[in-house]
Amino acid sequence: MAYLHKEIETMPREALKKLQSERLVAQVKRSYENVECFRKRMDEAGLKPEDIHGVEDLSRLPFSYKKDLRDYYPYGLFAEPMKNIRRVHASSGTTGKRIVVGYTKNDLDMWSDCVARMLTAIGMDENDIIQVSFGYGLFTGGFGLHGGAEQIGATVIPMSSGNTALQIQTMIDFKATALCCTPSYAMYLGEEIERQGLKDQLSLKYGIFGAEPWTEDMRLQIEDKLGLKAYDIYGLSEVLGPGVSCECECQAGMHVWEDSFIPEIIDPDTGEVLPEGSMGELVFTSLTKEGFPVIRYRTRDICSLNYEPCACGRTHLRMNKPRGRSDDMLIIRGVNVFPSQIEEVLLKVSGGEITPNYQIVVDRVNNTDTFDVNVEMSERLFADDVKSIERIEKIITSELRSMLGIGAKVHLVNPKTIARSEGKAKRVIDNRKL
Ligand code: DLL
Repeated sequence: MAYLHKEIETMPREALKKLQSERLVAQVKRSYENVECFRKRMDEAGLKPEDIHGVEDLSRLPFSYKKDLRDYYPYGLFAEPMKNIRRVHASSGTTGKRIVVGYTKNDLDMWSDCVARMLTAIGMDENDIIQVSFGYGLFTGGFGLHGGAEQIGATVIPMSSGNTALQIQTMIDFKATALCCTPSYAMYLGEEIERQGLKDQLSLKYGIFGAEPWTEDMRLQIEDKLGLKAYDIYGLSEVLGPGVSCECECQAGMHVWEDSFIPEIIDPDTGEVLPEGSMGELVFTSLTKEGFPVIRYRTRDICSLNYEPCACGRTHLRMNKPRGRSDDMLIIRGVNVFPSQIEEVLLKVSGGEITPNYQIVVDRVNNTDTFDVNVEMSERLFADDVKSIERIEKIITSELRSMLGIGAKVHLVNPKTIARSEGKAKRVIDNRKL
């Protein structure tokens, strides 16, 4: 097992709690002094920074929300003057204004450190050649992975996203040992590599994939198509970017770097902290961030936390794969539907007849929700007869019904007709909102 900072990564939980408490007290004080929005919320709750003595008081603190970033756009939540902000990133979100986050020099170092720990945890070092195919720019993916990769001394190929043919040629010619991108793009690259029969020319050993939900079945398919081990990396712009948590070589949940972030799981409706192991909304408090600290930030991501010790020796808890976002959750005819559930069904029924490219289309006709799932068939099924296509449609329809409890109209569409994304996949078209 390799560690970047063994002492911190394997710190006994009691000591970790003590460190978190000290940092939390300081973070609350700084935020109260420097961030108007936080100060107002504390005052409204009748709280002063002196009331917070450690992690045991965390649940007394007010929540913060994505809306705050829009209300205080662009820099109103920064806790440092702009002369100390070295970089900003922004995320578009689906509606309204962009959200803007800022990093001091120390924040950028801490960020690289979080990603570097992850790369080390999966066994990478200065001998690796890392193709970063996350977008570089305002999105945090490209620069986030880049910083961590440089910190471990690896060779970085700063590809950014897009141009699939060039991506494949580069990873072959430059002998990339690692690929970083969204899982949906990795799958697309895998399909193309398979179609062109290039797999044996790859040198890939590691895949670092994240920025959107993906299933265990999808992991297996990507691993098979690209001949690598695929690791999950999680993060969000508001809290840091990639590297808030990630898998170690055990691939059994993502370690949250708890010396920098405290996660909580709450009931999204009542805001109550839920018992250990429960599934609910993930909330983060940053402990060391200077430029843009967050306190009890509501991520909207739905997952659970695992406090069991990990076989890798790290003591930092692990979060399970987020199953989607509470604001991505569709309510169709009164039933909660996550896109990831549909993906699970598709990957389960696929025996090579369908591809994992799908789109969910929801509409409302005569006051009733319509629910259509378009799935791309493989070239093989496309060449087959109509009966086979109908048979597969029936299987998917019945599996979806047993998973979700409601009926969907499944349409197998021709290969390559659903738009591919080089970043995060767009899986849902909800026409009811228009
Ligand atoms: O997606 C940061 C990132 C870049 C993470 C590269 C990993 C790799 P945002 O654009 O702000 O930041 O989107 C954050 O994406 O709240 C989750 O809903 C989702 N997300 C990110 N990573 C994962 C993951 C980046 N591994 C939002 N699994 C988050 C599931 C993920 N969902």
